[in-house]
Amino acid sequence: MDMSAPRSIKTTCPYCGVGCGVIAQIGSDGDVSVRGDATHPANFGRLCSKGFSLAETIDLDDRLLTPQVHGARTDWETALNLVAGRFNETIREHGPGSVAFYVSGQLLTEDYYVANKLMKGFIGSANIDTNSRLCMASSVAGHRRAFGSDTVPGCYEDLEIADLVVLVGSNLAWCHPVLYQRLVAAKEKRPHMKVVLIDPRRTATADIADLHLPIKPDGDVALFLGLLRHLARNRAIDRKFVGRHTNGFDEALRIANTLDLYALVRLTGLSAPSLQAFFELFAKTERTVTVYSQGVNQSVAGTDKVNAIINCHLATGRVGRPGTGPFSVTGQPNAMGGREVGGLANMLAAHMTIESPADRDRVQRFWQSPTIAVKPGLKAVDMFRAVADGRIKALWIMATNPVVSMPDAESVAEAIRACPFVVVSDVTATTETAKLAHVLLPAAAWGEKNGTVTNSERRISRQRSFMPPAGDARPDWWIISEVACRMGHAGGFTYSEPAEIFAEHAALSRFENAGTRDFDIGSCANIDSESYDDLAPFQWPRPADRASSQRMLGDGQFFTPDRKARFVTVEVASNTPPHPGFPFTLNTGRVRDHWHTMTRTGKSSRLSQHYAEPFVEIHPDDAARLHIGDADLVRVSTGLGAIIVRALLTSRQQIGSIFVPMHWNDVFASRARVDVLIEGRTDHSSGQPALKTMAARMERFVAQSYGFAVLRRRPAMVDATYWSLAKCNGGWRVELAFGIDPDDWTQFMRTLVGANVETVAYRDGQAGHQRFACYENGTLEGLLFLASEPVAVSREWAVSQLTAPQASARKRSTILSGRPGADALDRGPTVCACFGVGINEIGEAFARGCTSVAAVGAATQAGTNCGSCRSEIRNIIEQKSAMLMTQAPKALVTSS
Ligand SMILES: Nc1nc2c(c(=O)[nH]1)N[C@H]1C(S)=C(S)[C@@H](COP(=O)(O)OP(=O)(O)OC[C@H]3O[C@@H](n4cnc5c(=O)[nH]c(N)nc54)[C@H](O)[C@@H]3O)O[C@H]1N2
Ligand SMILES: Nc1nc2c(c(=O)[nH]1)N[C@H]1C(S)=C(S)[C@@H](COP(=O)(O)OP(=O)(O)OC[C@H]3O[C@@H](n4cnc5c(=O)[nH]c(N)nc54)[C@H](O)[C@@H]3O)O[C@H]1N2
Ligand code: SF4
Ligand SMILES: [Mo]
Repeated sequence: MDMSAPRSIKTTCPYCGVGCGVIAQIGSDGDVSVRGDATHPANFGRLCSKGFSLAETIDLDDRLLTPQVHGARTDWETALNLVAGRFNETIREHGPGSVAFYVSGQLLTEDYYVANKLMKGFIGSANIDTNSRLCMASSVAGHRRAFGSDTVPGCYEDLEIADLVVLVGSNLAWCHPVLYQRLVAAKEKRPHMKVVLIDPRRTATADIADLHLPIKPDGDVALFLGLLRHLARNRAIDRKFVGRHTNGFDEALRIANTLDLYALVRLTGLSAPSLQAFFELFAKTERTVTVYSQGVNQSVAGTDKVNAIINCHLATGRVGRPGTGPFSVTGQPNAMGGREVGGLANMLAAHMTIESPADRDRVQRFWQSPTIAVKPGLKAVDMFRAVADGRIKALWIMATNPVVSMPDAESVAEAIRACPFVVVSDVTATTETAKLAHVLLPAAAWGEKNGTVTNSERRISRQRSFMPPAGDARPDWWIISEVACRMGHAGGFTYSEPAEIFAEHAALSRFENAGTRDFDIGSCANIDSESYDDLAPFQWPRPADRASSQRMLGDGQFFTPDRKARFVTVEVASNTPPHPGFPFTLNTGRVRDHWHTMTRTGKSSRLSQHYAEPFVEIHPDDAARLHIGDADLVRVSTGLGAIIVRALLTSRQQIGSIFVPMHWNDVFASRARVDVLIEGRTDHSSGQPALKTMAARMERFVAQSYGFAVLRRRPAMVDATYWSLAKCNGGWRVELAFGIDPDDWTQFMRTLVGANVETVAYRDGQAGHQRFACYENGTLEGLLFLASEPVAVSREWAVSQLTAPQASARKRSTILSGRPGADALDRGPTVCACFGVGINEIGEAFARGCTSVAAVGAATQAGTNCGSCRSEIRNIIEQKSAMLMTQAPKALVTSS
């Protein structure tokens, strides 16, 4: 392909598991823009703010461009030989169990397939695990316990045609925004449809909920046991289905019957009437879909939560038929693909199991491999423990940043530091994990690589390249195959393109299958390069002799030996005892515009405005008790460590619980990696860590001075007790706090700006208030505002000064006053990321008579692209209408 001609390429968004189709448009100048693919069945043209901003994240800042050994650049030959040599040596001396791969749901299926094949078939160990262990493992385990296979029965259309959608531990509005938009549109069309949200927090998703159940953390097993009991007592059981197609109902019901209403109220924290309302709605609504995500999976009771939910669907026969079913939505773009290739330590390829000698034999014969792993390998948390205590001596990490995203992250960093040989394949040179590697291998990034991904509804889509790899970067499948060949396994890894790998993966899925295994894409077993290039999105299964299935298991035939589904007897967890000294339950998760450890979304100024700083959500009553005010800094700590983040007071949080986002890393903040606080407690069935219920404490962090700066260039260093950095239009914005003030503020400002520049200072009457502005050749290089309490300057106005026309001498005094002049509009904190519309602009539109979301959209464009901010706009309008200005969803620090 001529990579210099203008063109448009259909590919897939590399973020969440909705798996939206995007069209990348490349201009003759090489400029890339993206839009939604109207023909893709996941999104029909829609994109969320993250997908919409993809073009902003493909620059080369921080890109890893060449292989590195001990920090020095090298060539591929040297790096690959070193990796192969050290892995072989380690295996020779200490056995196959002494090496491990830690991989990711952000690899493409082809990458994942070869990594798994190398470890399980050629090295002969199952020590390959993935960040999906932190994400989907409980769902996988729950599916296998109930269905005998890891099968997601439903599809997105089920959410649109259901009469009741129950969302459990899912913030769909922010985490699966396009699926959420589909649900919103369906509900508008079919107003009788009901939505129930089960989440301790009143999230943005609550906006479409007819009923929000602010459940006690981990109250879910009890809730769904209560539901099962209710269904049985109210003749809502599908006796025919249960009798013909399931086992274990009586025992499951016996456990459920041990909980009376009183116990339910106690265990769930919900009122009897709201429990009753939910139970009745579920009982009477045949077309019910229960969507669940990390509020379910990331728990010590994760697998039991999954099965408690599935039990209720089996009891009512609501599985795999249109508009019904339990629906685990996946997080990462290829979490599903990873499960299909068997990338988890306890799985084999193509949904076969490691415990089954027949499966092992089949896979080994198919691969013609010298060996095959005979027992499950180490799961993520145990894997890093094994690295720490020296059992794992060579580790290869691909496409994940465990030093930020694993629980007990400081111990994970320690383990990596202590490991004799660590290889990291990444696209970013500066991740916390990459910094600890002996060998860094530059991977081709989104837009540069080819392959397939599978979304939450089992739909396989192509990712296509539209630009050449940056620098010396290579696709992950190539890197792994080259290492495999150099380890002496050339026979199994002589691939020349991803199409060959995909064909092999498809052939294995059909090999000796004949309907015995759910995963079968045999129709692709002979796919050639050209058809692979043209491959249109399709759902599995698609065996050689049959069309795709939109839904599975609807015929009551499951993948257990007797083809019957299993009710699972789950354990009734008692309320966790209080932890003396750590009275709060620390919940963690996501914000709308950032992706995981921010290596990509942190590059986008558009995506960095919604939340420009790490924060902790606290209920106002808890805050008042601890004398914490809105915009104060807070030290959140647990037995393992402490972080410093901004207080965000909100009654969306329940009393006793706090919420900190998982995103902020050491590049963007001084001390905000929340996983340093969280213990590696895991679910005993799935090995998935509990990331949402850590016992924590808080106190106000009092600084001598607070600051806010906008800078044209990213500072090389910030010498402050607390800082956080966010990209903004025209430069960077920095929040600051100082335990002890620097001796010389002018000097501090100069190091921040990084140049010896003209500095204008201004001290106003209020104690402790100082302002500095730096100019170079008349251009504003930086502004710094200091105060003895959190600085109250309008962030948006200050940021806008970086792109404002050259400041005249007269304007310089306005700049230093920190207030917009009479002629300037302060847009206020960003609400709509797509069009950069601020809260004040929405307020102004309201004042001009725009009293609906649509009218505000028409006047300002806010909410008219991806729609993820519509609930916030609605809130602003409602609050303005009710004159309840105090509850406006202010950003972290409000305007002066
Ligand atoms: N914007 C954005 N979107 C993303 C991602 C991202 O980084 N950013 N990441 C993707 C990935 S990999 C994933 S896995 C998904 C995750 O998607 P979600 O699971 O929707 O996201 P989370 O914010 O992790 O958690 C969801 C909710 O679980 C609630 N919760 C906590 N404890 C409990 C509990 O005990 N019971 C119940 N019922 N709820 C509880 C939390 O309050 C939270 O609102 O998002 C995907 N999409
Ligand atoms: N406290 C807390 N912790 C959590 C969670 C939580 O809810 N709370 N959620 C957990 C969940 S569900 C997940 S999925 C994890 C996510 O956690 P991580 O997997 O650590 O998150 P990312 O930041 O997406 O890391 C992906 C890395 O891969 C790199 N990369 C991107 N594309 C490619 C590629 O094509 N090839 C290669 N080789 N590298 C690439 C990126 O630069 C980045 O460094 O976090 C988990 N951790
Ligand atoms: S919903 Fe957003 S992040 Fe998820 S795939 Fe679609 S565009 Fe990408
Ligand atoms: Mo995830």
